[in-house]
Amino acid sequence: MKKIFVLLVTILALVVPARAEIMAMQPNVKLGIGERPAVMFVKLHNKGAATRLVSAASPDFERIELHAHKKNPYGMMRMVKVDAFQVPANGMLALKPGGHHLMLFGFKGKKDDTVAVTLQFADGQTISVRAAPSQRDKMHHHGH
Ligand SMILES: [Cu+2]
Repeated sequence: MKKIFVLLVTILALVVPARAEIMAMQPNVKLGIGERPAVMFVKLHNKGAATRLVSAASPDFERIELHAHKKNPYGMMRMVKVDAFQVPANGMLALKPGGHHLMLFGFKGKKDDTVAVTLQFADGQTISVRAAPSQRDKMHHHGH
């Protein structure tokens, strides 16, 4: 059984040119005001094969959704929940305001503690990201 497994791993290593090598940079978590969800941005640098970010989880939140922005039929940008984010080979996926982002619901940590978020990729890899959350700034809301 073990030999078969080793053989299988060897074959996989030959077939799959490289695995994704992802580094998370500049993580940024903003807590929502009141009951509103938090948002997380991060830059995912990938030095390997393409993969997909398929989910995220944190002991500090009830659940995390992957959100993208799409134009609705009236031409307005709206957030939509998606199943995965593509991470390009030898490239970068930037989660940023107005683009892809993580939406974190049900904060159960402490405001002054760092939060830990685990990112799960399609190839089975996970990365842990820590960030010191900031409060979303009321000044920047402009009433909408
Ligand atoms: Cu969102």
